[in-house]
Amino acid sequence: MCSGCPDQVSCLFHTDHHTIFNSSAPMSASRPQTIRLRDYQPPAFLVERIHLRVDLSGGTAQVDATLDLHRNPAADNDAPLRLDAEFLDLESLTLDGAELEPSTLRDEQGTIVLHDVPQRCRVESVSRFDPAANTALSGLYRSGGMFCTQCEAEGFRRITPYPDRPDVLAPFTTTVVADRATCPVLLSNGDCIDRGALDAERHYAVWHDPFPKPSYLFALVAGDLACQEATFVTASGREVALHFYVEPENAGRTEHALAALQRAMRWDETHYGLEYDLDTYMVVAVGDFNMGAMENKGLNVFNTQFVLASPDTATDADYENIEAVIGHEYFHNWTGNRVTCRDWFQLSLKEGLTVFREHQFAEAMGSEAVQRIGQVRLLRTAQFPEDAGPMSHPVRPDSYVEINNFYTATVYAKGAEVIRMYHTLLGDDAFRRGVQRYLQRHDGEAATIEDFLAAMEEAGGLDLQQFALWYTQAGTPRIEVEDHYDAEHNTYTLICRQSLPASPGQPHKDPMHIPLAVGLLGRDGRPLAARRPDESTAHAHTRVLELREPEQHFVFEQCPERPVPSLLRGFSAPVKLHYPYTDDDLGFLLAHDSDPFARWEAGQQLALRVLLDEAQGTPRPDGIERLEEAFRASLEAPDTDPALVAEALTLPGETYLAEQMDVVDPQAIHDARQRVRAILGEALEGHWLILHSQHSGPWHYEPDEVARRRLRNLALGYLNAGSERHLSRALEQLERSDNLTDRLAALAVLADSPRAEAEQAVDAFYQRWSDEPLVVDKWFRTQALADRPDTVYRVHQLTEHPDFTLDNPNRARALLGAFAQGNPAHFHSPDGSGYRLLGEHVLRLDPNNPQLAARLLAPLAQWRRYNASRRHAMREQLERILERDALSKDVYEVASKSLGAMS
Ligand code: B3K
Ligand code: ZN
Repeated sequence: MCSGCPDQVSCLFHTDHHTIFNSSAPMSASRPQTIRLRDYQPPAFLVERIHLRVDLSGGTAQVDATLDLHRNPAADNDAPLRLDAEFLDLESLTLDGAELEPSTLRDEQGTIVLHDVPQRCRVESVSRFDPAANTALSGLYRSGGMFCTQCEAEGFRRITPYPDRPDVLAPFTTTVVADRATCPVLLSNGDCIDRGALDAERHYAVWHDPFPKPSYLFALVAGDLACQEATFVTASGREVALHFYVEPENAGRTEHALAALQRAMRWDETHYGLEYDLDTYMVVAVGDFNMGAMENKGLNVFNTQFVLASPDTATDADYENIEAVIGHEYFHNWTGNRVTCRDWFQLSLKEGLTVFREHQFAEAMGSEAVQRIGQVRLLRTAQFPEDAGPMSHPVRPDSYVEINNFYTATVYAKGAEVIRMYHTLLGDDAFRRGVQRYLQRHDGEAATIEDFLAAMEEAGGLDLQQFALWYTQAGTPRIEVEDHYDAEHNTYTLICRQSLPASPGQPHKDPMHIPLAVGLLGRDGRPLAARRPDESTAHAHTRVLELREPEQHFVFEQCPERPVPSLLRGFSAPVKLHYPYTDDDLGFLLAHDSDPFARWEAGQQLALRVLLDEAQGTPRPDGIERLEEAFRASLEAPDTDPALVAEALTLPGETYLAEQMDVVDPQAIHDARQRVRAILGEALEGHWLILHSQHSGPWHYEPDEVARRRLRNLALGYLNAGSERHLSRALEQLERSDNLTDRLAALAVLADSPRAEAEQAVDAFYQRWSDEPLVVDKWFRTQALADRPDTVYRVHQLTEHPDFTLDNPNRARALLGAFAQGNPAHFHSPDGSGYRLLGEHVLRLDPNNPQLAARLLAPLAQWRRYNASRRHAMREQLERILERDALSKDVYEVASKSLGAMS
């Protein structure tokens, strides 16, 4: 799960007199500035403390800020003080009491630049802005009836002038003022140290956060909110109050998130020895949010989608995602908040590490193999294409135009794989010591990736200088493996060759340090004991080979027979591995490998071959029979974890299939996958019918139940693949289910059908749930993913549905994001209508929410992968977008890099 995924905007709200600092806004004639890592300079001034008073009681917000600053001894002595400010109506700005005229002080980017500032000084400012007009959802804005904030990466400058960069850390004291009637709850970071009435209407609360933090971790919330409370007693015996705030209609839906938080807090104590540090931990759920959630110190703000859970409004996948995101944001309290990033190029320092910690947590709470499978699926479908496309960038990018465009699968998911590789190379104990050393050494500081790497080198006693290339070289390494068995000497040799394709700005690549986990299987299916030259005895366990050269030979001695190699076990590195497995080898690994991930992978590779050959019009002899046999074996396996069975019965997705083709043909891929599904549906009908009729009683969120529901719904899908003879099962399931998981699985089947009763059922679902925004999102999403001849037209019509709005990111993503990313066969309609639909909405969205617009645009960036007519039609949309005056720099960067107009 990727909590930073979604997005935001830069809008042109509020343009009356005085000073409007609109640096990140429309670009008009000037080219946007590229920010480069090599230009990093320490801040000229540091903030000793900041006091904010935010008055929300009028039509506009008024922010009074007092900053006590001193010159940074680590910076140039004559460097000016820079205060970032955007979209603010600045009423006054004083330096040590003397009034300044800000309009004369700003540079081209709109930053206020003050020269000749004393070593120590006080800056006071009064700013105004209209939160209700802030459709960018960055800074302080309104969502429903409440006020809330999102400051990462650069939203704080929309609240008050400030050195809005992550290496300026300060303790914050914040007074929130609002009308008591509309905003009875007033929150900010830290502890509430005072509260009371100001007059008959207004009240206030003062919050103090003793932990110095960068401005991106600032948060403020005001509204009429219901609160669910609980406590957590830390390992050292301190009692922490846990408060979950939601709009009143959502009261009663935070139980699952709260329990997940308690589990996460305990896990971080037991696994890493990390305790929570404040007396209160607050989570607020907001309906309008550009991403998954935000780790603000002591006051997390969450997209409702990742907090609210009830069986009628959240699927099993939502329940799982909630636990992951709750954990993720909590883990940031150490990896991100106590130790933060020096600059935004270091983003993966907190995100990669925190995603890895989230993964470890999920693996500890559930099935390790199932979790790993999900992580690898995501990496292959979201990160590998990004790494091979025009937006390809290293885990630590070296330049950006808009930092919000770099909250990517590469920084998050590949970044987490990089951390996993440290873990593999060091082992769990040394890795843990390395993390602790890094946190102790840099507590309260803004750190760099080098700082983390140094702590790991020390803890592991390793040289990781070559490993550091994972941060600087973009692209997915390719490993070619060959083998050789010498029967005379009983030696077996694996020959590994690595290469890394060129990527934008990186024509030449150096060999990487890659941990390759391998096992060897004997003909009887058992692990084969063999010895590496540096080992004294033979053993049969997984070994980690360390690749460092373009070509390396790894010899195994005392190998009595030619083994079948099990390669890249547990997906030990984010690479594409090639070994000339025969179909028999894959079938053998699928049946015998002791590593469950490797078994799953063998099955996927087998299915991949069958599907690709089918898509290319050259069906593999015996291919489907082999798949059927593999499916049958999974269906009949007596003691296998049902969740693993469900993974084995899920064919590789269309995006992963597309990854394997030089020129992607989305329609051929889709048709091939559908044909194979239909054949498997029919051939194994008896099994599917049994699975589908295993009704497990009332809904519970419990691992076995979740797996059973997944199997049952897979069965429903196979039964309806290519034929409608089991449509009545879907209708009945939709009617009778007591939970959203089953209802949605049925809805997905029905949404593909042109039959009147299916269409009526889809409509009835909307009527029944129209007052539940998260369920309505799913209704839009299901139709965006539907496979019907008129899907594009229907998506277009749905953009005109009274409940559709581009103002709500969840809704826009549910329809347009799902369509463009999740329904390739229809998005890539040969007539270009899917592209036009997306292009038009990106342009519509851009003035209001550029962050979201830029994210929705991403599928068009892959235009080079398609045939000439699709390429042309996709480019046309990108060009049309680039022609627009006053484009945001978010969308400009994605569109121009996609066209190769900018590297
Ligand atoms: N740190 C936030 C993401 C912020 C995204 C800003 N565009 C959520 C997370 O990764 O935990
Ligand atoms: Zn994060």
